[in-house]
Amino acid sequence: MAQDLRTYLRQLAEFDKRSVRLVDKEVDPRFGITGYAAALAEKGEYPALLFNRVKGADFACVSNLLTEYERIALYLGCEVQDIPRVYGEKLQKPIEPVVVERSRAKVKENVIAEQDVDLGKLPIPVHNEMDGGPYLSAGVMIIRDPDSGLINAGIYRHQIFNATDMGVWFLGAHHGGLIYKKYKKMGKPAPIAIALGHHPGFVMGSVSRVQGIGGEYEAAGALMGEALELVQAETSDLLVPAHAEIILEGEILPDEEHPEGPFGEWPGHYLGGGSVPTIRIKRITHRNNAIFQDIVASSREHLVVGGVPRSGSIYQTVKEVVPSLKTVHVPFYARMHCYISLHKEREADVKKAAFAALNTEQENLRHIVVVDDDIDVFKGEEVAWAIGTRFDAERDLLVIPKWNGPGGLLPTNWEYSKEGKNTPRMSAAAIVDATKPAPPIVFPKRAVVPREHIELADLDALSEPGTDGLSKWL
Ligand SMILES: Cc1cc2nc3c(=O)[nH]c(=O)nc-3n(C[C@H](O)[C@H](O)[C@H](O)COP(=O)(O)O)c2cc1C
Ligand SMILES: [Mn+2]
Repeated sequence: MAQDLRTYLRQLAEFDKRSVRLVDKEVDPRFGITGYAAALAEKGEYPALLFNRVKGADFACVSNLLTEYERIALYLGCEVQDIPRVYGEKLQKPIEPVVVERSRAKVKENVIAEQDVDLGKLPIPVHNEMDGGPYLSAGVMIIRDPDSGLINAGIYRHQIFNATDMGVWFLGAHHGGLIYKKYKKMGKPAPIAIALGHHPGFVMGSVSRVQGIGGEYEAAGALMGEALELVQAETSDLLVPAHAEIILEGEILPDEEHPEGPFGEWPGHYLGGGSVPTIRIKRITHRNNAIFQDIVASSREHLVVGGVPRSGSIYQTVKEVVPSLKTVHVPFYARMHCYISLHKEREADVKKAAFAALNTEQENLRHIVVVDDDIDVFKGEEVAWAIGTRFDAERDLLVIPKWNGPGGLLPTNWEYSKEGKNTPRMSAAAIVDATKPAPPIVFPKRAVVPREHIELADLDALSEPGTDGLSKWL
């Protein structure tokens, strides 16, 4: 059976029962869905939330699904600390998608005709306080490049304007925007489809840094470990995932811009927006009892889904330049950072690794911290300790002026004024070399308890002291 959102939900529930929670109470899509996620986050809990009754909606909604690295490791079949390597290696071996018969495609179980399209029937959340409206945050938009004929996919934020229209916000040099501009230049509408609700391998494949236009379906196949099944779209020559929960089909209009935003973005601020192209939806197909998929915007989920694919791509490119690389981590709590651990053979390894990382992820990375291979880059406190003990700002800091921007989503890429007017600016990148000097220099050794004695400790013999156990002293 082909993998999809439901096979994954089942796998997740079997892995850890408490990681999937059903909300059977009615919730308001306006802040109700994110309200649950935020209340749990305040307690340090991040279960996937399945909302059964969303006010005014015909479908259930799953949110907070991809909040924990363990859930990514689950579908990749590896340990958390191996995610960047395994992810990167899988991307190196793309798997071609296959086209299946319409009768086999679950997403064709129901078809909503053009005159019946009403986006208000989808449980589309308003996420954060000042958001301009409801947003699709986990929709994978599919578009065909008119020159090469290749299909490209990516997640782009879509603000809902009315029953049939939504926006699309393209950042920088993302292929989705480049392709749209080709249609616009020809004065033609761009046929698109938006897939909602699928296996995390599909979602993350679509946001992986694949070189050149297209290749996301192949990346999704690699991450899912099987060929992605596609089916012919209803209204265009696009091929869409056959087992998505919901497919919206429509067009980006060549000459209809619409004001958009604000929207709480991944750096945790409201940024971006302005005027965006309009998409008109003309057909919806969906599975029986379809589950709409949301990603909690500007939260841990948004950062995990964005960060893990970056770690995977950076692992690959840095490994080519510095084979003694141990691993990399673009942390979910600060996705503009990248921590790199390596066994330093030569002094130049640090800069080579850092520049490879910066070049792989040019839009979002600002701070590269390079550490030795005794530091666990998945533990923020270890990285902080390495900076505290092995980094000297005078010698080990390299600032690359005007690397990021101008503008975009990072708050540092704007100049602010008393009048509240923002003008775009460039901001710097920094390489923090928190490694020890390369051999033959001898650096003080790290204080540790001998490993064999750690292993001797009998943790099963630990017990809670009853009052009796303490009576000698208290
Ligand atoms: C949750 C999430 C939301 C995103 N929102 C946007 C967005 O609004 N606009 C955008 O251009 N990229 C956005 N991205 C990033 C792109 O989806 C990603 O960089 C993708 O690889 C771009 O593919 P492309 O270059 O083929 O267009 C988002 C990524 C994630 C994970
Ligand atoms: Mn692409």
